[in-house]
Amino acid sequence: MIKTAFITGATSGIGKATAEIFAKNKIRLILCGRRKERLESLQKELSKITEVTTLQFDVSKREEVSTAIKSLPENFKQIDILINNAGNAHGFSNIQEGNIDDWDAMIDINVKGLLYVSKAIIPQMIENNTGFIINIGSVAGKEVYPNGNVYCASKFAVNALNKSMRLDLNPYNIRVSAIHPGLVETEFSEVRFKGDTDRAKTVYKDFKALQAEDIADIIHFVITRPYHVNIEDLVVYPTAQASTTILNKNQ
Ligand code: NDP
Ligand code: 8X3
Repeated sequence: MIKTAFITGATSGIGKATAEIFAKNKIRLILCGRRKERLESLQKELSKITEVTTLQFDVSKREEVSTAIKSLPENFKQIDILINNAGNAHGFSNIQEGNIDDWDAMIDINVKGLLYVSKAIIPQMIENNTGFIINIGSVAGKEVYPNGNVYCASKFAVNALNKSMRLDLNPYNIRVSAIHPGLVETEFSEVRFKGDTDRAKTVYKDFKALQAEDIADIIHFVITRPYHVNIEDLVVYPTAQASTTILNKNQ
């Protein structure tokens, strides 16, 4: 049976790579993000191989989330797979120098955004007694690192919410999983360093970072296990990275 997946943060990085591998495997797509042109060009490309619709909204804006999801065309209303992926780090300061707007952005997008989207989609999964939610956490949600503070806190929250969802949704036959990547070479560092591309590039220099496609491939593996199999929690590092603070550069 053809499945429908709802992917937040599909305009870039892990979300975009996930959309691409899902499309190749004939999964119908609801692609979400704020950047309209990117949504349109991805829709144009992937529509050649699967059915695609797009929703432009900011996950941190509660009204926008609910209006967008309610506006889905009838034939896209039954969502089988939710990929809670939208998120970013904003800033890289120690706690005493942190920017409060950055803190708000990370809590609002990474935590509240994930909750708003889930809240809008879970009722129909409960009604259908089926569904799969994949929460994209981070190794930053398992282990803190210097200057990670609020980003780490937001991902610790994703880790806790993933476990909570699995408990609360257990009676409804809904699978819930989290994937926690280490360093993945995407636009993530560009956002964290506020458009400073040179600084962003140094993060992934002198070692082989994970690629967005590596994580997308794992997401696809997780969602294609038989229905009685739920891979609850996966931590994925590049080989060169041993922890959030130990990275073997110049091997
Ligand atoms: P990117 O910056 O490449 O992608 C982030 C995506 O999130 C974009 O599609 C962006 O879309 C979307 N997004 C950000 N803010 C909002 C918002 N307010 N409303 C809606 N969409 C939003 O980064 P990644 O692909 O690396 O990140 C994806 C997820 O993976 C994040 O949750 C991140 O924390 C996590 N992660 C990343 C790691 C890494 O090293 N890269 C490692 C571990 C976890 P748009 O701007 O169009 O709205
Ligand atoms: C992204 C990976 O190590 O920059 O979550 O926090 S890290």
